[in-house]
Amino acid sequence: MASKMTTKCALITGITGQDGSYLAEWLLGKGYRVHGIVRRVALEDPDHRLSRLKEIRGRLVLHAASLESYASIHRVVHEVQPDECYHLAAQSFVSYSFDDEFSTLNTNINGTHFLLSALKTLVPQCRFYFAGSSEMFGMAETVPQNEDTRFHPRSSYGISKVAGFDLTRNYREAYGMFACNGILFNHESPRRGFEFVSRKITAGVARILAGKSTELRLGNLEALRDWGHAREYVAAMWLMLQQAQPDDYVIATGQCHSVREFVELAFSHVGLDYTKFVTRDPELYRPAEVNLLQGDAGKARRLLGWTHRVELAGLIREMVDNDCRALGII
Ligand code: G4F
Repeated sequence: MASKMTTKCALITGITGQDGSYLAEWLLGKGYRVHGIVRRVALEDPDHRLSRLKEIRGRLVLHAASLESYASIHRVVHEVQPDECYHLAAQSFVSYSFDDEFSTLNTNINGTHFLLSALKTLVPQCRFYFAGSSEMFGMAETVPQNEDTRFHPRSSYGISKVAGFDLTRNYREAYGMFACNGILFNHESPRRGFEFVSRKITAGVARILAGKSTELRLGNLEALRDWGHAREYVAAMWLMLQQAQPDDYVIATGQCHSVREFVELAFSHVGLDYTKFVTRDPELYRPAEVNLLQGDAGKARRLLGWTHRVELAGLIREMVDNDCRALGII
């Protein structure tokens, strides 16, 4: 009997992050041999930097390389000869991209370019996924945003993602590569980094409940986002690479909530009134804000059969409970 498990080999950049760790688990579950590109410092400090991979570390092959070095990317692609490549690595914190536009643009654009170029040279049949972002829509002209909505990025991060999107589409059109763009709206989980607003809020709630803190400083509470669960979004990445034709897809819940609503839900989950703890800090406002993101994932639903299941309230409960457990208060 033929097994349903694949013998394919996948290469993931950004494997140590939230999405990379979920994707690695997903692919291992499907029988893939999973390789990841990590920074050398990650291998030297595994307890801290590979923490999201601790359960699966022994089943992965990790390669030290830098997205800033074409030679190192070329070496890894040559060694691995992947069937599928998921390019998730980036400087992905929008706020930071205002502090250092140059390194955000250099790392994000060159990293994508180096990888595409190495794949084209060494394994042109490899299927490629690029982690595009709803930040590409920025000051969007229409609501909700879909694959036809014009891009108007509002940060160097957003600009770098538009460039990556265009590079990916160009390698598809010019060289016939199977290259797809996922335009993912915000996606969170207990594995989210603490610098993003969702985790900052849920970790802040836990610290206040534990008596370790008395306030939570936040920026713009009126920004509207379409938040989904990261575990569900990595399945969409994989589905894109299993289709007959390469294409670009929006992945979103279609529902939009303000940062204030997120805060209110997180505090009320543990019986607290957020107005007693949240302080507005003008320093945390961005020089150019993206006010409203709401995705239309109709194309992904029709062609990939993908849909979200976890709603915002459930996502927040999971994140708050996880942060409370980490502090030993539930
Ligand atoms: O959580 P955020 O930092 O995420 P942002 O900027 O929407 O970007 C995230 O999602 C994108 C997909 O759309 C990814 F491409 C990107 O890599 C990243 O994962 O901020 C969300 C909103 C913003 O409007 C921000 O101004 O929350 C607002 N906010 C208010 N106070 C804050 C804070 N954001 C952060 N990080 N910290 C605050 O204190």
